[in-house]
Amino acid sequence: NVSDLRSVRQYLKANYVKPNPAYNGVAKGKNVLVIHLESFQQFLIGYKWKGKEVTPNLNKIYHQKDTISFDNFFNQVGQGKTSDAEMMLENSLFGLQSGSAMSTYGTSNTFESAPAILHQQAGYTTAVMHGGAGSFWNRDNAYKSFGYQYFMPLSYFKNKPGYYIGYGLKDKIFFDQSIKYIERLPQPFYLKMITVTNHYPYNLDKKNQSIDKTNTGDETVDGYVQTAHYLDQAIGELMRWMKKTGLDKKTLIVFYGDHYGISGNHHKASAELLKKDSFNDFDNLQFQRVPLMFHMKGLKGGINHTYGGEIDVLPTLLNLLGIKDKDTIQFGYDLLSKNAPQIVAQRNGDFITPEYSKVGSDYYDTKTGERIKPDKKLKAKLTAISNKVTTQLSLSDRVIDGNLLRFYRPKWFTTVKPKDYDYNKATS
Ligand code: GP9
Ligand code: MN
Repeated sequence: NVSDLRSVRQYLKANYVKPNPAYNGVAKGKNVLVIHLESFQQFLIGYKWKGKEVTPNLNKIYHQKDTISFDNFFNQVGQGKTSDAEMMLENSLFGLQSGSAMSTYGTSNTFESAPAILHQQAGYTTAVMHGGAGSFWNRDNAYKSFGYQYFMPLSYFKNKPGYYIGYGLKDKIFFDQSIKYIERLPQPFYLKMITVTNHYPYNLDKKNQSIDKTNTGDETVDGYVQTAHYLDQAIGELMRWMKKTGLDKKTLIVFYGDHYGISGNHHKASAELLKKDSFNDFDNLQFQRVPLMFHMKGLKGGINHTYGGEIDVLPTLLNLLGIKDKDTIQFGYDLLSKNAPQIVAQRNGDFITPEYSKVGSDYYDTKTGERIKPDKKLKAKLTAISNKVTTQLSLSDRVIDGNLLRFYRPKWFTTVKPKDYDYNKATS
């Protein structure tokens, strides 16, 4: 109810951190292309298998001087996996403790999401392209609630035998066929492209295998570098097209990995991939790092070591675009702010800070990985961090469970009406 909303706003006000003014508006008016790297973990960046880079194109982007790259950026998804990542990126709200917020509340709730903010504040055309079924994760409804004007799922693409694997079109085919739609989008656009080939179980047709599988002997792990390599090649092709058309000069590209590809059930194989003697729960928590890169011609880039997570992408992006979003209900922070709190919540209440990591009831030194037996003073400090994490999560849950945004109308924002949107393929 309305008093819940009041507590949320009070909390956000008390914990407000000003975005970095030096980056405010540096990408003003640019197109925004968000590339969702399916199941892509940070360790792949720079990773070599049999002397060969697994992801040469993304490695290059990662190190370019006009890319802001993060090396302590974590996924924060729960059971909603991809959809939780999307929920965080579009809204700076967490997924739920169980299930998928996009599935359960995506149709009925009111949101103040990135596409609506960008459209209303800066005239952006907003679209999502994905070579998978439109109904997966309730996207075809949730995107309307988010205010996306266009959604092009599988039904918009040619699907021939051999085009499709697992959950959708192979990434190269998807990108290639997306071009004709991108060309027609009025600029500036905010476009999200959701890749899917690098998804468990990491199957790929022979013809597209251009790097060997790893040899841990763990079947579910060994194909991972192969599909990641394929995804990277697809990115390379898309980047070449963007360069050829000059679109690269007008576009801020955001790359992010949605969640792990190798789950916590594969400690032995993970140790082998990382060439470590052992792999424990602490290592698995650190393994939740995924890429986050902002790439744009002329951007003052570099590798940024700030600790953050998916909840923080939207505030960071809005500051880069110089978009005012005063008083929005967002739980993340600008990652470029010098005062970012650097407490990265996991959906189960675990957390990572530059100093401490919590897994279950155990605490570790983030730098050394050593288990900590906290004295009374440290225990109090760790409990305080833990409480912050739980408070943040439960307030975000309240916003979604209670559909609190329906009571909330910042002056500058017009409530999104899902029925204004129709994603059925136009016949032309
Ligand atoms: C399918 C896809 C997969 O459309 O986005 O979602 P995931 O299984 O990774 O949550
Ligand atoms: Mn996913």
